[in-house]
Amino acid sequence: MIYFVTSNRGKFAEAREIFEDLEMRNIGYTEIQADTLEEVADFGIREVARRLEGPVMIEDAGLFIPALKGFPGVYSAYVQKTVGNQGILKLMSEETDRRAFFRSVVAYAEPGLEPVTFEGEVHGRIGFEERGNLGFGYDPIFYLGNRSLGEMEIDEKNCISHRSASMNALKAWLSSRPEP
Ligand code: ITT
Repeated sequence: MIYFVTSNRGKFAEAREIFEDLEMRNIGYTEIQADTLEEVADFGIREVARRLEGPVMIEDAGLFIPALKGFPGVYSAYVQKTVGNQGILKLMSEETDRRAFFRSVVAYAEPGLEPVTFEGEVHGRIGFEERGNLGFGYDPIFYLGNRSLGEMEIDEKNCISHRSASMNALKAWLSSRPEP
């Protein structure tokens, strides 16, 4: 059993489809202001591992838009809470380069183990309108082909997403290491 420390139910629902034995713990941790998701995740997992006994996992994710020099990136949670999807659509309204990608870094620790991290990405485009009410966060404005992630059920999103890539990499690592 792994404790997944997160405040985000959408993330947990997706992770739950990958790891059967997962428990959500909404206990918070320090999200440092840093330039990369790796730094945020590495600092966070060390704090979580000190506070919770047993296997623990956190995940830090963000939306990166090259035309906006990578914004909102490590500020994705704050931007989502403040200006939201409509704010991003407004910033992008005159922009022809619509490329965007999500990045996920998952960090895992257990007693006696130096924390490990795994990453995943999915590349798509920012649409011109919000579509769909599935998923969470930026899903309704992030398009793959002519559909948004907001129009995809979890199992479909999990075939392509940044989060499924990082978490499946962790899962593969966990099952491939020799028994202690
Ligand atoms: P934690 O408690 O796990 O930190 P959080 O929602 O604050 O939950 P992050 O710090 O990783 O998560 O912030 C990333 C933000 O980027 C998040 O709030 C979402 O708005 C957005 N985001 C991340 N993954 C996403 C996804 O798969 N689809 C849509 N938006 C996503």
